[in-house]
Amino acid sequence: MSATGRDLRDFLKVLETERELVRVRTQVDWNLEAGAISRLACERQAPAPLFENVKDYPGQQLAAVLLGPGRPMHARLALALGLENKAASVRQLIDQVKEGLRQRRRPVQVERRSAPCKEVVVPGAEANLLNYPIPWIKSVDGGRYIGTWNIVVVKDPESQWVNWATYRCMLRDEQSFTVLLLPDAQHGGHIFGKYEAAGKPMPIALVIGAHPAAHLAAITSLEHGVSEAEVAGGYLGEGVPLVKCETNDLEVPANAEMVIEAEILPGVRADEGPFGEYTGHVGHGSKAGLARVTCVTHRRNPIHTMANMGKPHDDAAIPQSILLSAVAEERLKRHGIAVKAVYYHTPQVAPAIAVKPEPGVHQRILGVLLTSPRMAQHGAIFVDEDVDVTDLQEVFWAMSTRMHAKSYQVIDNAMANPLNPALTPEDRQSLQTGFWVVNAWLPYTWSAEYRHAYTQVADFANSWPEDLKRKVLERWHDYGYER
Ligand SMILES: Cc1cc2nc3c(=O)[nH]c(=O)nc-3n(C[C@H](O)[C@H](O)[C@H](O)COP(=O)(O)O)c2cc1C
Ligand SMILES: [Mn+2]
Repeated sequence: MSATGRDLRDFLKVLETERELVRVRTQVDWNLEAGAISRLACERQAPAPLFENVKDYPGQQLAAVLLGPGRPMHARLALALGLENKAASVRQLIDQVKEGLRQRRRPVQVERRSAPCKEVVVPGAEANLLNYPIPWIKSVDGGRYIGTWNIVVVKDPESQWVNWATYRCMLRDEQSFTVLLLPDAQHGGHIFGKYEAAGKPMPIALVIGAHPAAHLAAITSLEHGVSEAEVAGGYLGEGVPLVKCETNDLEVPANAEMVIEAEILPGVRADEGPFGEYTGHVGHGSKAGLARVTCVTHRRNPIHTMANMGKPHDDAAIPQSILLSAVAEERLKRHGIAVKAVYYHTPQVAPAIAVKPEPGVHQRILGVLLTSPRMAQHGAIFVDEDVDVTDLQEVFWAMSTRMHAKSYQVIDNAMANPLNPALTPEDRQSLQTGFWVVNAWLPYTWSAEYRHAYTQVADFANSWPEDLKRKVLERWHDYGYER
C-alpha cells in the first residue's frame, strides 16, 4: 500500500498528521460560509478544512481544498503523490509525476459487495441530491456546485475508450445537474458530441471523494486513448480497485465516497455558471449539458469534497501546474525537442520554458503547444537554460533584463479560451485571439566575445573561482551564519 493509503479517509489522516488538515467542529453553513472559509484558507496557505458539522446535514462531512496551497505551497500535493517529504521541490514533484506516467498500472476489478462506495444504494426514482451538503461556494456563482473536485467518467461509443476528467457540475434540482462540456477542448465534450449525433443519452458517473491519485489522473491533460485509471495506478503505485456501476456499464473507483450515476440528455442545454475560476477571475455563465440522475451510491456517512478556485493560488492551480509541466516536458521530448524545463505558474495559461536557444527551436515548441489543447492558451515565456523556471523571481528577472522590446511576438488567430479575462468582445465572437511570446533569452547569434563583455551573470555561481566558492561554502557556519 502506498504511503498515502488507498482511499480518501487514509489521505485525510496523512494530512492531519502532517498538520495540513483542520477538523472544523463548529457548525458551518454549506451556503457560502464553507466557501469563504476555504478560500481564505487558500489565501493564507492554511490547512485544508474538514467540515464535520455542516448545517442541515448531520452525519455528513465536507472536505475542502484538499490539494490547495499549504506550507510549503505544494505540501499537500507532495503527500498525495506519496512523497514522504512534504517540502519536496517543484522539480521533484514534476519528476515524481513523470515516474507515475511511465509506470502505469492496470486497475483491479472488485465485486460490488466489497466496494465501499456501494454501502448505501439509492435508486434513481428515490434519489434526492438535496440530501447531501453540496456547497454554494461564492456569492457570484450561479448555484450550488456538486462537482468541483470530482471525476466525470464517460465512454467513447466508437472505441469504447473510457475517459476520466474533472468538469464543474452545478446542481439544478433534486435529480439533475449540469456538466460543463466544451466540445473543442475536452474529451468529455467531444465524446458527448458522438452520443448527441446519434440522438442518445450519454451515461456518466460522477465520482466524489476517491483517493487523490485518481483525481490527479483525472486532471492530467492526457491524449485520447490513454487510460486515466492506469495513470491513477501509476501515481498510487498499485492498481486502482474499480467496480461496475448499477445503472450503466461504466466502472468507478470502488472506495470513492460517493458515485452519482446519470445520463446527459441529447439536445438539451441548461443555464450553467457563473463560477469563480482558476484564472483568478469569475468565469461567465453559459449553457451546458444536463445530466439526469439514474442512481446514487455512497459510503455510510459520506465525505463530500469541494474545490475553491480563485486568485492564485488554489487547489486547481497547485496540482495542475505540476501535472501539466510534466506532460509538456514529456510531449516536447517525444517530438525530439530537448527542453531543460517547463513550468506553469498558472496552469494552461502561459508556460515558462527553459531551452538552449538554437535556430528554430522556439518555433518548434510553439508548434507543439499551440496544437495541444490546454497546453498554452494565452502565451509562452522562453528563457535561457540557466534560469530556474519554477522560480517566479528568476523568470521575472530574465524578462526584465534579457528581453529586447523587438523580440516580443504576437501570433494571430490562436484558439481563445473563454475563461481568459483579457478577451475582447470581438475575440469572444470569433473564439480566436492573439497569443503572446516573450523571448527573454539572449541571441545565439552573438559572438562569444560580445557575450563575455556584456552578458555575464553576476551571482555567486558565476563570479568566483571554484576553489574559493568551495571554501566559502565549507566555512559558511564558521562565519557565524545559521542558514
Ligand atoms: C478543480 C478542477 C476543476 C476543473 N474544472 C473543469 C471544468 O469545469 N471544465 C473543464 O473543461 N476542465 C476543468 N478542469 C480541468 C480538466 O479537468 C483537465 O484539463 C483535464 O485534464 C481534462 O481532461 P480531458 O482532456 O479528458 O477533457 C478542472 C480542473 C480542476 C483541478
Ligand atoms: Mn482525457
